[in-house]
Order: sequence, then structure tokens, then C-alpha cells
Amino acid sequence: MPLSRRRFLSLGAGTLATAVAAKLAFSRSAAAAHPTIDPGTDGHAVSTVCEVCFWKCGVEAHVVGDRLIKIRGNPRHPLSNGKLCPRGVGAVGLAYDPDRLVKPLLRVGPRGSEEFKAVSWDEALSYIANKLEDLRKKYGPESVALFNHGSGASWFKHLLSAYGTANFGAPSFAQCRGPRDVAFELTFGSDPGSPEILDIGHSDCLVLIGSHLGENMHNTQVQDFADAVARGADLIVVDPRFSTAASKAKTWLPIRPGTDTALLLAWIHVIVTEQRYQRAYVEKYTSGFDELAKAIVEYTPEWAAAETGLDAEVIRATARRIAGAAPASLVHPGRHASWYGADDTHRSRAIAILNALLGSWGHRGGFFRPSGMKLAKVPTPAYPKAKPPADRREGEAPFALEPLAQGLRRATLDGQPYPIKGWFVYGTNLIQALPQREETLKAIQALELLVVVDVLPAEIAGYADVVLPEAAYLERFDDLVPIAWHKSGVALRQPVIPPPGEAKPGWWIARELGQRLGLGAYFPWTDVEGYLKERCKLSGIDYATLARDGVVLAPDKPTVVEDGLALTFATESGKIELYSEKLAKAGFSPLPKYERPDGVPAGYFRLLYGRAPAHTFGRTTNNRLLGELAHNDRVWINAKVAKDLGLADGATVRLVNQDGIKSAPVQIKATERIRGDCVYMVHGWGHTAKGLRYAKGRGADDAELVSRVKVDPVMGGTGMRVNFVTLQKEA
Ligand SMILES: Nc1nc2c(c(=O)[nH]1)N[C@H]1C(S)=C(S)[C@@H](COP(=O)(O)OP(=O)(O)OC[C@H]3O[C@@H](n4cnc5c(=O)[nH]c(N)nc54)[C@H](O)[C@@H]3O)O[C@H]1N2
Ligand SMILES: Nc1nc2c(c(=O)[nH]1)N[C@H]1C(S)=C(S)[C@@H](COP(=O)(O)OP(=O)(O)OC[C@H]3O[C@@H](n4cnc5c(=O)[nH]c(N)nc54)[C@H](O)[C@@H]3O)O[C@H]1N2
Ligand code: SF4
Ligand SMILES: [Mo]
Repeated sequence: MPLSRRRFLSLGAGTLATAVAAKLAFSRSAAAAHPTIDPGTDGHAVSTVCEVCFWKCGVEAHVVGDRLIKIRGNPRHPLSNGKLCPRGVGAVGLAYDPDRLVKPLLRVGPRGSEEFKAVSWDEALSYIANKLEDLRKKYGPESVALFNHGSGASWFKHLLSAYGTANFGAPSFAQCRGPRDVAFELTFGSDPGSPEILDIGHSDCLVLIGSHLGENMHNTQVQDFADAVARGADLIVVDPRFSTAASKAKTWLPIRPGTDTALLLAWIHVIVTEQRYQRAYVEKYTSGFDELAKAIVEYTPEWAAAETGLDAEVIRATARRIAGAAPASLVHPGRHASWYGADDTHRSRAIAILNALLGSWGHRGGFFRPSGMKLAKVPTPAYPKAKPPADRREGEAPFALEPLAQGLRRATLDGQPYPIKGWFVYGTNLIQALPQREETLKAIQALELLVVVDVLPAEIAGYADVVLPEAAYLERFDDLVPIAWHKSGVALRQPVIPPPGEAKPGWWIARELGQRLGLGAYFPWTDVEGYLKERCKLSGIDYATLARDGVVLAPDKPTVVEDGLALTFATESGKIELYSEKLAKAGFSPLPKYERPDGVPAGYFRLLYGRAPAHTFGRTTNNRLLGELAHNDRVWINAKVAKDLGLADGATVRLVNQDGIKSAPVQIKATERIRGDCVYMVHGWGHTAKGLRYAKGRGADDAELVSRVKVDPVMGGTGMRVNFVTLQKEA
């Protein structure tokens, strides 16, 4: 029986979405307790945009009075199609989290003591504005850095650009998708973006290298993935762990961690030497094929078998299957690509090249080109010219597309190339997001100003001089949200319920600070809705329709060759660059190069980490609704290995890394579903912040154990899977 989407979801993580809906008895009973709410009602639906992760699905939030009762997918929004992932549904638990920040706080104890006094907004904002004036005078405006994650950061980027700094570092670049974006820019002239422009629903063969769809829950991708599986698409999953995706695959390749580039090179070897590539496409659109063909000769499946621990014949057979489905054959570029540091960009380049040989870029079932919608800007004065970011030294990571977060941290520590003295932190918990925590903590202690804008008292807030409580996404307007998908357009984030206590939206905070800093001209509006209406008017969008429907879509345009799309590439040569002159000129290998990872020391396991369906990093682990559903805070270890160590399933251990750093006590999950040379954790657990009363002390924190990194020399990504741990049994 073909696997229907419904059945797929019920087999996999998607059951959780249903379970969340059932658990909404939580808010239902709250609704019942509310005198004006009829528990049977659907309430009134307001369309807005989710921000529990960065996919930005359209949602319909149902309210009765000012009480949120449930969240559903907006059927008009092309990224949700009326469905949400469990986290989007469970955001009710964020809205009513009793630990939410509700008042501006000023630090009274030492940094990190989490001792604050509540102050008025005026006092908090004046304090920050005075400090910013002070820093500007003493060191120049470039001495202030912004660390950010999420679309709400746009107001603070605007504010700080007007103030005069370009030091904006997001861990979602160097710790996440950086190597992939750089590799695809080098090869195709553009990157896969977010949401990734993948036509998974029409792929006849899909290869997942690590990408653990079904645990990594990006909504539309998971829906399309379910469609592909239901259609019987050939699915090949490469992962040291038997992931949810692997459980749906025809072939699971339990690769030795860190050796994927070798596998990819061998696949290219087979496809090129057996002439299984899309010849006409390659001739028409690519450059450097001859150099590639020459270089690839040595990378035989037998060579790769020795590196990867996989069978040479299986490597050969899978290569033939991948090529057989072309051009509707997709090697998923992944999202989190900062893995091992040494060859991450090369691995991503190998993935890009493989897709080029398959002709999948531009074709149905491959990479499509979203039509997009042009949004006008509300005019504001030009920003002052800022100094180049302080994150990199001469010749370092020449291909980084964004400032490196860890580079801004280093500049804070050593004052080179110029001092960084103030940090603005928006929507990122740097304590858990950045590797090498000791460096982060030292840098924080060296600051003259640390402002944290957050919705919860996360670890980073505990170090702030000033904590500003933001209204959560369900409680605020943000700037227009562009949708770049098969169907493109624009979406509106708008408030559904009032914020708790004195929490305020980011636009208001940024504008108030702007006015106090003499930058009022950059905020030529009194309320954000006026700004949004103006922007819509300038863009030819009817605001009333947008507010009612949550989305306005642009007319359809061809997004794949089959529908009439003409292919162009924004590289220097105008072609897909299999051989990269740019890399060669900068002293790097112009063709993908494999670097063997360091071996696992005796008695140790490689530390791997990933996602769980019901949680987004540490930002949902305090959500009681999602918490009731799943904790996913156990450490995976191979069952046989656990037995040899005398550890039963569920036993409590501490992980101790190569530098002696010891985790909090954590239970093990002894399972056949992982290789014996590694352990696996879900990132975002092991909170220590005392204000996170639900999450504190649950599970262990992988980030704490990442005391070493290997830096990608091409673009500065911090490979974090280079740490090793032993297991210490707890009484
Ligand atoms: N539910 C949920 N979904 C999310 C998020 C979330 O927090 N929660 N976060 C989102 C974000 S920001 C990102 S970047 C993405 C990340 O999601 P992905 O891009 O899918 O991340 P990966 O790091 O590739 O995936 C982790 C998987 O890689 C496997 N792995 C580890 N080492 C290796 C190796 O050497 N080789 C191979 N082939 N596999 C390996 C692990 O076993 C695990 O299954 O997820 C996004 N989706
Ligand atoms: N060890 C390790 N390190 C990692 C990863 C890993 O898997 N393991 N993953 C890496 C990846 S892929 C990424 S993308 C980064 C992501 O890491 P971060 O950039 O830290 O992203 P989040 O964890 O989503 O950010 C969480 C913070 O945002 C706050 N927040 C939530 N909603 C709002 C809001 O509406 N407004 C404001 N102001 N704040 C809000 C939360 O309370 C929390 O403090 O981490 C990277 N670092
Ligand atoms: S994938 Fe889930 S958490 Fe992310 S935006 Fe969509 S519904 Fe929200
Ligand atoms: Mo990420």
C-alpha cells in the first residue's frame, strides 16, 4: 500500500501535531475557566506568521476575547497549506508561559548572577541610550555589535545601522548554514535560501545527507517529503544514526561520521566515469567539467569504502539510482552545514556539483526558482558609513557572506582590529548557540554594555545589564514578511493577543531608542501599522486584504524549466562553476577536497547533535505544552556498546569531554539506531537559568561540551562535531 501523507505523519513525528491538538485541553480548560469563553467555540481567527522557528509559516490564531485558544495553519499561506508542525500548534504554551519576561530589568548583582531590579521602560531605555552615547564618544559606533536570530531583529538592525555599526553576527551563519550558502553561491551564483528552494514533492530520488527531515520539522519540506515518500520516490539517507527519515528510506547508509565528502566524491566518480550525467545540461550550463572529470578519477568507490565504512558496491549502486532518476533527482543541500570545519564548504560544493551533474537545478523535482514579489521600502535617511565588521583578520575566511559571530566575540576579547564594547542580543541565546563557552563568558565580562531583548529569562539574559521584555510574535506587528516559494507573495505578522505585563514589541523598543539617540528621522512614523500601511501602499498591496487573509500572493510565474523558466546563473562566468576559479585564486582547492576527520580516541565517542520534532533548540524547552508531549532529552548510544559498558537503557550518566568538561546528569537511550562510535543528543536541553522554571535541569546541554571547534578556512564556519565524550555512570 502506498504510504499516504496522513499515514506517513502518523508513523513519524507528525503524530505530535495531533497530540498537541489533543493537549490543547490545557488551554481549553483555561478557556472554560474564563467567564466569557464557550469551550465549544472556534473563536475568532486572526491570520499571522509563526516564529517558533525560521520557516515562517502562516497561521490562524483563534481567540475568544483576548484569550488565545488554538493555532492552526493558514490554508491560504503557501508555506503551511493549512497545516503546522507541532511547535507551531504548541505556541499557545509560549503565549501563556508563566516564566515570560514582563518588566524591564536592570542588573544589580555581578554579570551572570541573575540578580535584577524591575525598572520602568523610561529608566531602562534612558540607561541604554546614555551608554550608547558614551560608547559612541569613547570608541566609535562600531564598538557596538548586534547578535540576532529571527525576523524581529530587522528593527534593531535598522536602529544600529542608523547608529553607525555593521557588526551584525548571527549564529545562524557560521554555526549553521554558512558553508552551504557559500558553496552554492560559488557554484550556482545563488544559495538555496530559507525556505530552501527544493521541489522535494516531485523528486523521484531524494538523497538526505544528515538532513533529518521529520525531526528537523520545517513544515513545507516535511509535507513535500511525505508526498515524495507516498509516491514511492527512491529515498537514500546517509546518517550515522537511523533517523526518522532513514526509517522511510529504501537505503540507509550508516556512514562513519565526518566522511561524507568521500562518499560524494565517489558518487561523482561513478556518475562521471560511467557517463550517467545529464550531458546536454552539463554542456550547456556548466564550466570546468574536464577538470572535474580528471580530478575525480582517483575517487573510486573502493577508496570511499575505506574512508566511510560503507560497501563499495552499495556506493556504486546508489550512484546509479541517483543518476537514473535525473533530472528529478535531488541531493538535499542540508541546512545546518557547519559540521566538521575542515571540509564543510568542500562537502557542500560536492553536493552542489552532484546536483549540477544531475541537471536538478531549475528542473521539477530539483531546485526551483521562486518568482518573488517586489516590496518597496519606506524612505528613511541613508545610513552613515560604518567601518568594516571586526570579525575577521587579514586573509581569514575570505568567502564569509556575513560577519562571523565568534569573530565578533574574539574582537571583544582582544580589541582587534578595533574594540567591541557593547553587545545587543536579540532572539539568540549565545550561551547555548556559540561553541567554546568559556570564550563567550570572558567576552561578556569584558563588555561595558550588554542588552538582551528576549521573551524568556534564557541564560544570556542572566548576564545582561539590561533585559528588555519583548512581546512574543503572537503579540506584535513586525515588518512585512516576504514569501519566496512556488507561489510567492507577502505575509503579515500582526498581534493576536495583548502582551503580558509590560512587554513591548521590538518596533516600539527600537523606535524609542532611536528617538533617545537623536535618530528619530529613521523612524518617520508614530505607530507601526502606519508604517506597514505605507509600505503596502508603495508596493501596490492592499493592506486590508493582507490583514484579513494574512497573505497576498503575486501572480504565478514559471519556477522550473518544464514550465518555461529560462536558466541563468549569477556567477562570474554565467555558468555553473564546477571548477571554481574564485577558490583557486584565493589559494583553496578549486575542486572539492576531502579531509579525513580525526579518529575517535580509545574509550571516547564522537559527540553528535540534532533536532527533535516538538522543539526548536532551547527556545521551546520551557514550553509546558510541548514539554508534556516530548522531552527528547536522552543521549542516544548504541545498545551493544551500552551493554558492554554495563549501562541499561535509561541509566543516568554524565558526559565528560576531551577537556574534562562534565555535563549535567542525563539518561541514556540505548538503541540499535546509532553507530557504536558516536553518541547523539538533541540540542537545547540542559538549561541552567533559574528563571526557566520548567526547563531548568532537564537533560544535558550539548553546547557546553563543544569546547573545541575546527574552523572552515574558506568561510569561517565553526565545525562543532569534533568533540569526544566518555560516559560516567551516576549513582
Ligand atoms: N523540530 C525542529 N526542526 C528544526 C529546528 C529545530 O530546532 N527543531 N532547527 C532548524 C534549524 S535552524 C536547522 S539549521 C535545521 C538543522 O537540521 P539539518 O540541516 O537536518 O541538520 P543536520 O545537522 O544536517 O542534521 C542532524 C543529523 O545529522 C546526523 N549526522 C551527524 N553527523 C553526521 C555526519 O558526519 N554525516 C552525516 N551524513 N550525518 C551526520 C545526525 O545523526 C542527525 O540525524 O533544522 C531546522 N529544523
Ligand atoms: N552545540 C550546538 N550549537 C548550536 C547548534 C547545535 O545544534 N548545537 N545549532 C546551531 C544552529 S543550526 C543555529 S541556527 C543556532 C541557533 O541558536 P540561536 O540563535 O540561539 O537561536 P534560538 O535558540 O532559536 O534563540 C533562542 C533565543 O531567542 C529567544 N526568543 C524566542 N522568541 C523570541 C522573540 O519573539 N523575541 C525575542 N526577542 N527573543 C525570542 C528565546 O527565548 C531564546 O533565548 O545555534 C547554533 N548552535
Ligand atoms: S515549521 Fe513549525 S515552528 Fe517553524 S514556522 Fe512553521 S509551524 Fe512554526
Ligand atoms: Mo540553524
